[in-house]
Amino acid sequence: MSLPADFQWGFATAAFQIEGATEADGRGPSIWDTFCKIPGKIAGGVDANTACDSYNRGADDIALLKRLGSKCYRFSLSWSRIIPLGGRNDPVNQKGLDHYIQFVDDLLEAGIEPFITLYHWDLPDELDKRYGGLLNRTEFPLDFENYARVVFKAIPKCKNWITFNEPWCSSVLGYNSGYFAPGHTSDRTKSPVGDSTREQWIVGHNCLVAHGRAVKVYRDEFKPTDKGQIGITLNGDGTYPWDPEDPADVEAANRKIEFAISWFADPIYFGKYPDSMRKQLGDRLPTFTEEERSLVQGSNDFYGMNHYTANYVKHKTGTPPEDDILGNLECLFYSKSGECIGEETQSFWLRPNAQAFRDLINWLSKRYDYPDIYVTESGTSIKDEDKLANDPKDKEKLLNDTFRADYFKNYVNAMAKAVSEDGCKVKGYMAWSLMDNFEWAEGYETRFGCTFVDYNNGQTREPKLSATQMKGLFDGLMKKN
Ligand code: PNW
Repeated sequence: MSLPADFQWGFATAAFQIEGATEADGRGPSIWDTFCKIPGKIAGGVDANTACDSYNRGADDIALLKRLGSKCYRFSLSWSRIIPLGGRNDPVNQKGLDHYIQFVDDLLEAGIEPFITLYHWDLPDELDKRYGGLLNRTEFPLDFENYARVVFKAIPKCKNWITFNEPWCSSVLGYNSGYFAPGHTSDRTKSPVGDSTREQWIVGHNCLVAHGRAVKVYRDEFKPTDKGQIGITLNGDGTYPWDPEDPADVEAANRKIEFAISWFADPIYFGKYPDSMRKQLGDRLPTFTEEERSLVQGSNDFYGMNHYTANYVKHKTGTPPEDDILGNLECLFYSKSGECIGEETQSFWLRPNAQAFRDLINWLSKRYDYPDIYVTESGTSIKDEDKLANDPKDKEKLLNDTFRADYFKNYVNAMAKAVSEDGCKVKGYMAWSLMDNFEWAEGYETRFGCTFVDYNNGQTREPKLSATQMKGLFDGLMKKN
């Protein structure tokens, strides 16, 4: 079991979750700033106005990465810092842009390879108000294309670009359940607007087209000289049939991945949506125009994989409700024979199962003909970790996060087997997250950090065991060849 000598490993974050300084240097509000203001949407009623204060502590974050031995760093840009109103006819905010130009220079100076995500959920609020944001099939892709061009032009030193982070979350959590900004859902007790039978499919489609447009700009105008690579990051969980003897459960376990991942990856690799989705959704799932298809098909230089967890999948019978997004099935933590998928964490949706990671890497590699894969996120929360974090006498226990450290050991080893024994082409692994941060609707109560951030003490950072073990873990795997 080994990894190639040029394997990229490091840590990941996202702008809105760590930066704070939401009004500094001319930044405009994003849909998440607005969402945080709606009572009841964020646990503890908190916002991200300070978060980890990373906008003011870039030097600290880079020093931390260096100390941990990180070879690369994945972070995202705040679109509304760069173009406060967001649109292609709106002014560029040079101060916001300069901040990221400097940050990339500083990373490279420290010998750390940047991986930049253009869109990690923080749409400029104005675009949502102006034309419905991600719901707008013509305006949104053009504004995203313009934003991408501004950034590519300003930061030629970055060689690794991710267009969208987890469009599944933007679509389903933003426009079906309403759990994430902008909070659309058919449930009128939660939102005055939304149509959970359609909007998520429209938003997903528009993200794909916007991704395709940005990739075309990069390949036509920048890649020939800058020589970088560009792709999209998709999230998806591992699946096992609830009853492996039941062909309908076996099929449902596969269909679950199609509804979560192939929804986006099939158009990118094959130019069409999966048959299973078309069959269930009919014309509620948009159809690609010829122009859209040609933008989307073939638009990945690499596959960005975010992965955390797995489920047992049980098929359902009968006609699914029109707001179903899973594929007429249910996801369970226990199998028919009573096996448990993994231990409980602080996140209701997350239970570690490293074998499922290896299996999913294989599933993706087979379906999409062994693309280069970068694991752009993987990690875990820990049940009740925040309680330890708020009690100074539990400090030692808090920093000794063996549950998370074991997660990384198991997941990284499973990935190394997928590479060296199964022939999958995984090129990088970025742990989520470099540090505790604003965990979206869960506020600060759920921590994913390999580094402890003390919100009660000026956002000071202290690496946990999971952070400091990482270098040894990768050194061990990378020197064996
Ligand atoms: C990812 N779910 O999100 C994101 O890319 C990160 O920003 C986030 O902090 C991290 O995972 C940990 O949550 C997800 O409910 C959020 O299934 C929620 C789900 C999946 C992914």
